[in-house]
Amino acid sequence: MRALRTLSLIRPNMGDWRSSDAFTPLALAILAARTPADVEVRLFDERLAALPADDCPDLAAITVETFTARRAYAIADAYRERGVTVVLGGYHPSALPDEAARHADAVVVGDAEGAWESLLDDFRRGRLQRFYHGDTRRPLDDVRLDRRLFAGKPYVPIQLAQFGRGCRFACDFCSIRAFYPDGVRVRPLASLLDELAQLERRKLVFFVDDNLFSTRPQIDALLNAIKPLQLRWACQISIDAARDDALLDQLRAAGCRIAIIGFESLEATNLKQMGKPWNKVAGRYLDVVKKFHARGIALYGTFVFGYDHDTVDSIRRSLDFALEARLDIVNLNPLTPTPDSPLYARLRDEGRLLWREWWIDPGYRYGAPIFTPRRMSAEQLAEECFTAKRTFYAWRHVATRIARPALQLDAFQTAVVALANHISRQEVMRKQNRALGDRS
Ligand code: B12
Ligand code: SF4
Repeated sequence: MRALRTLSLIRPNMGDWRSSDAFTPLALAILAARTPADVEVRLFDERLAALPADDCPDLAAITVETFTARRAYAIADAYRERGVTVVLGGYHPSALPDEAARHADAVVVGDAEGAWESLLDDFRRGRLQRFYHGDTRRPLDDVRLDRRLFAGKPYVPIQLAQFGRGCRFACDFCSIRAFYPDGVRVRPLASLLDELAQLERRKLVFFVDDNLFSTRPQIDALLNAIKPLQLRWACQISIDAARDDALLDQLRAAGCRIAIIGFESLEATNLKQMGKPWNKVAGRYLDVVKKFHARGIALYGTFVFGYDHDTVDSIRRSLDFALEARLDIVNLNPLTPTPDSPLYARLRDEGRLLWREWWIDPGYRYGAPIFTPRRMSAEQLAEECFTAKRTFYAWRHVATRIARPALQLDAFQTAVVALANHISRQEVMRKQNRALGDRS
């Protein structure tokens, strides 16, 4: 038997700088809730504070995304040098378990529920396995979180919650279908409502579901159930929601104040190539924006650039659209081929990747082009996206958005939109050209 008295849960940053967009890491609260009560659990979130150099728990568990992989591996190596057993889990280790296993004693592929308990049991019995597989078809009927982990830490004052996992679509750049290949699972409403009832009413709730619109009956049930709670919340939702005026009315009535929509591209040819031709089903983007704004729902629009029909002009026109449509928050990113995506496989097979393993390559810089686009140079893609983001978040535009918003924002929405613009502006400037895992 091995002692398991102390467990460190770690959320790495992309590098060792501090971040202003640190939201509470739900995955680690899930691990904490599923750890026996006799274990002392500590959370170290590197986005908030430097990690202690002398932490020596019995077990360290690190959540890893592709952008944090290089940094996570360095942290894992340092813990192992101190003799600590290290477990890695999350999107990136699930995509590349063998790569992750070079830096860990055990790797969890898929969801934590079930796998984590087996792992802890094996650890205590001294028979830790190299790989554990969380079942991504397991019903979400015992999802629980221990939010005490976050107490007193300076996270962004937005509370995260999750109704479902997975998405009914399969866009070629997105990690979600690779991670959750079997589609969408939602939690029983009773357990979600119990959790929401514990949250602070005065703060925004952000549903992290990749697409809150799973099916019409499911979203109906959710909206009807949460309406009486009088929460104000944000969600990611597919654009087809805008086809359904009644659904938009219901969203607003149930407390939706900000919707995040993946517009992705103004070009129909690009939408087709990325597996998102349905993005036009709700009509012109401008009309979609107006429909949300007319109901007092602020919009966070996201765009990606670098598909085969994109030119420098496409990026500039998208920025113009975002400003003219008066989107409240925007993301204008170069397309990022994560290793779990069909996009990555295609670009690799076409010989267009400039960095094969960009996520661990010491030369790669955040925002730099990862592949050669067809109709502009790689440098133009990176530069134009950065310029578009800087322009959208230039003070003059931020000030106009807050002072003269397209929709009548209430004081609460104004505060959230102002905060989101401020954070986005800071992060755009902070991350660009930084080496992943940088220690300089
Ligand atoms: C909210 C969110 C953010 C927030 C911050 C999140 C936070 N907590 O601070 C903001 C808006 C700031 C953000 C930023 C970015 N994000 Co983000 N984000 C999300 C989102 C929507 C929800 C995250 C979440 O809370 N999920 C719920 C928890 C419960 O799920 P989970 O973390 O996956 O954990 C489960 C399993 O993975 C597993 N697990 C996870 N970690 C571990 C660890 C161990 C030890 C074990 C055993 C198990 C385990 O167990 C959990 C279930 O039981 C996800 C999509 C998604 N649905 O997850 C994207 C997502 C994680 N983001 C993504 C990206 C790309 C980014 C950015 C890089 C975008 C950009 N270009 O700048 C940035 C930078 C992120 C960074 N690393 O610094 C990608 C990551 C893809 C990948 N392959 O890594 C995702 C998956 C979106 C997508 N559709 O592709 N993001
Ligand atoms: S709709 Fe959004 S979450 Fe779903 S596959 Fe496409 S990009 Fe991913």
